[in-house]
Amino acid sequence: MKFPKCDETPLGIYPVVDRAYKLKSLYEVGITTAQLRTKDAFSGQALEDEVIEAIKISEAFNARFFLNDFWELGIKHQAYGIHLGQEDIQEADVQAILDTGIRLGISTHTPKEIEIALGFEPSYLAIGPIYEPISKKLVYNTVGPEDLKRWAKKVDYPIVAIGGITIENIANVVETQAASGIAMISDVLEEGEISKERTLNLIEAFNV
Ligand code: 3NM
Repeated sequence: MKFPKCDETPLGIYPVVDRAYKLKSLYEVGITTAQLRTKDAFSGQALEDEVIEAIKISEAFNARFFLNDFWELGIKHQAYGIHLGQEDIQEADVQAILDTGIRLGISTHTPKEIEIALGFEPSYLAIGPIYEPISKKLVYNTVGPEDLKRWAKKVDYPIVAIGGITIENIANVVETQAASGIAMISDVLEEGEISKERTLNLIEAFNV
């Protein structure tokens, strides 16, 4: 397998949002990569409508939009890419995603998981949790910037760092020069809604 690349521009600050409408504010301040991760909040037509809305707005801004989990819908509506976790990757029809010509990102948390993910020759590898995640409990130990750098050096793939990254600690991650993208759920938000100011500060911190 060999998934398409994501183009030469670094993925940059890569927000992961729970609703499609939140993408617009992000793109308006310059975000170029984002993910919709609705988990169990929607199903059936409501879920499909969220996906359609997300893809439409992402295309309008020429943004790289990844859909989490729902690979069939991503294929059907031609998302820029799909993002899958370690368990999902074993259950998904990865060949069908590849055949559609769209991208694939895979979550990894350990060197072993990186090895498994590399077997799929994905578009990028997400590595986390760099710090203690704010919005999700994970069974994995935190990776930290040192190991992020060490692990990333061994792989010739774009890396997305995720987990507990905020304006306070992002410089430590940027300094590693290991990450094409830095993903986060919490730090682009204020009371659950997108904060353009916070997002702009993160973009600025990424670009130093
Ligand atoms: N995946 P926050 S950490 C969705 O390590 C997710 O795979 C992780 O949220 C991983 O920015 C994480 O609020 C949560 O910490 C990221």
